[in-house]
Amino acid sequence: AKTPMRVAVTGAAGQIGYSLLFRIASGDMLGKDQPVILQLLEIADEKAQKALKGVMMELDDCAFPLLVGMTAHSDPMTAFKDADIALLVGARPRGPGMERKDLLEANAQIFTVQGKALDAVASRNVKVLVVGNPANTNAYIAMKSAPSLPAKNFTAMLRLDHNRALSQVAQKTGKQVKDIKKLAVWGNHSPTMYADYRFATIDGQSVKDMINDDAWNRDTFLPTVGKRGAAIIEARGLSSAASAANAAIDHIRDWVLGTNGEWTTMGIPSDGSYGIPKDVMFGFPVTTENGEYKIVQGLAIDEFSQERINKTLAELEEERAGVAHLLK
Ligand code: NAX
Repeated sequence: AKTPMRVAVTGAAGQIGYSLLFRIASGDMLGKDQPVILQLLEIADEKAQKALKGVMMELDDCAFPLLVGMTAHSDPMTAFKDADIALLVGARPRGPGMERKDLLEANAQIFTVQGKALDAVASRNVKVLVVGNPANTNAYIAMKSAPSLPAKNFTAMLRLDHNRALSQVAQKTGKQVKDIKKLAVWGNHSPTMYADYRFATIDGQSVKDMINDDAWNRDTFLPTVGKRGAAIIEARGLSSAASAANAAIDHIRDWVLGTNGEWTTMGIPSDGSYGIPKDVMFGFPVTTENGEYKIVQGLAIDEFSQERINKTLAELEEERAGVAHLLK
């Protein structure tokens, strides 16, 4: 039997946690033969800890054969101990009257503490996925706060945007999601992201040629994908949760188990590819193999795409500048 993997999850009593934990425990993330130990972090607040206990009672009641251990924490130093995977979902939501700058700073505090804790106690090979918003900048802060861990171990979630784009393309073309290859989303997890189907194919045919409608791309597709989070809130009265959890599962599964040459999207620290400054946490097309991701290289960037990439990069640089003083 395989050695159990330790999976730390923050914000475990939240909405996304409620969809995510059961799928991790059932083997959807790491495989149906991989036992897991869940190390769950919530804020020390009594209500949050009590809600976490309730979720753990339900996990118990599922009697998942792969769930071989589970602990509750209010301190990242214990929650992240020896973690092989860390899903950083918990974050400070924007409160009434809170400026964007205050939101960035409140989260910078959380992700500095958590980055340091990962640095101190997690497995040296820990794979970190930041879901909590602003996800790219939070991931950047955690990475910078963990200098003894490889920077490449820190990633941000663009996969929900990627999956949203896949579904929109499938609906537009009348084809199946599973047949769409080589789609990618560039940049920040925010409405400035650039979902790019210029290279995508279905059964070897160019998606761009099939759609052949630049106005649809610009005026319908990009705004629909970019504003999908807001549309879900408007419809459901709550933000995306099951689809976000699903995307986190997809992200880690592909990172650990590989994409067999297929493309996916991950927010990763730039190595300078495509003119994105080193270390900026940016959505790129990647392939994964043996637990490592690689940026798809050599893609032509046309003028329209360059404009979009510049815009989402500018937003990330602005966020980074906004928290720079906290990383001294
Ligand atoms: P909830 O408010 O339902 O849950 C968040 C939980 O995190 C709460 O239980 C809270 O007590 C906990 N928490 C807060 N600070 C914490 C800390 N320092 N340590 C441990 N736990 C902490 O939010 P939910 O709907 O689950 O969303 C979680 C985060 O995901 C939000 O920041 C949200 O904006 C973000 N999202 C990111 C997405 C992405 O694609 N990257 C999409 C979905 C989602 O909007």
